[in-house]
Amino acid sequence: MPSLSHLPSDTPPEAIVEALKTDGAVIIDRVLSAGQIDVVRAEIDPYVEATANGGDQFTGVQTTRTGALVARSPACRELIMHPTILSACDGFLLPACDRYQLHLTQVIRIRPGQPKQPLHRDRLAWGGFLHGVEPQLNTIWAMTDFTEANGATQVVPGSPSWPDDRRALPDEIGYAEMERGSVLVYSGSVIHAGGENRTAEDRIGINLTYCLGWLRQEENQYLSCPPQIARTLDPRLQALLGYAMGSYALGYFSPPLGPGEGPEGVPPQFALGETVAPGWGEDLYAAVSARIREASKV
Ligand SMILES: O=C(O)CCC(=O)C(=O)O
Repeated sequence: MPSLSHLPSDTPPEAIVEALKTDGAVIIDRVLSAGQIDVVRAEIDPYVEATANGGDQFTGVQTTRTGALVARSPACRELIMHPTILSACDGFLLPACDRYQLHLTQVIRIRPGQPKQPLHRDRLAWGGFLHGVEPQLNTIWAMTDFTEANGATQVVPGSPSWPDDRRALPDEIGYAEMERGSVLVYSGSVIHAGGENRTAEDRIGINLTYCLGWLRQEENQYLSCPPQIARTLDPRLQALLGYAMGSYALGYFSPPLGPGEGPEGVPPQFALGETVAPGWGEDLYAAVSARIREASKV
């Protein structure tokens, strides 16, 4: 069985990017302390406990998936903004976009009795239409130890360069075994899947993923973290959610007000109350919010 590469927590981002390009996946060991894990768990566990199992083989009939982590968990915001991960995103994603963005946030709890998830490449979220570009960088932060027995992520090292129709043989599949507080970093092109949980304990990982700014996000961040919450956040996180132009022409909007009541073609930050032109600031934000609330009443 192949083993995955491990790097220390102070690893330079270039080493992560290199591993993503060759193997497609790498583990960074013991990034979070026990205390940091406790804080994250205290914030996410009530939501995880309240989440029902998935409904099919892929989402997992003994697996829960809990999202909207930016809105729900300040500690998860810190994970999303972790400097090592963002530096790796810079190296891996910026060659193909002006800005990358958050793609999804999800606590994945693999419960006892969950069979192996089917192997897949995450980039297939966009169908088979993308070629010649790495669209995605993914992380799974281990909130429990990950072992082959409890459902550690299955990973096929080297598979990013495989043709679409090549299937992994059992002895080509490795397992992302890692101590809690470590993080698995993997590309959208590597073949992988959740593992089988043959133990009596849950395996809990936080899946935080990033993609090129010109692609549709898997988790709709504007609905999972709407402007009234996003406006309280760090501007860098707002931009990762999508409240920033994706490039010169991507992402503007016109506030849906009456004729002459607002500007045309403003950047998304405008929905967070930023002033982009004299007179078009907080008051206009309040007017837009009120209008949208009114329009959503049925
Ligand atoms: O939970 C894991 O280890 C991986 C899950 C996964 O690959 C997926 O749900 O797409």
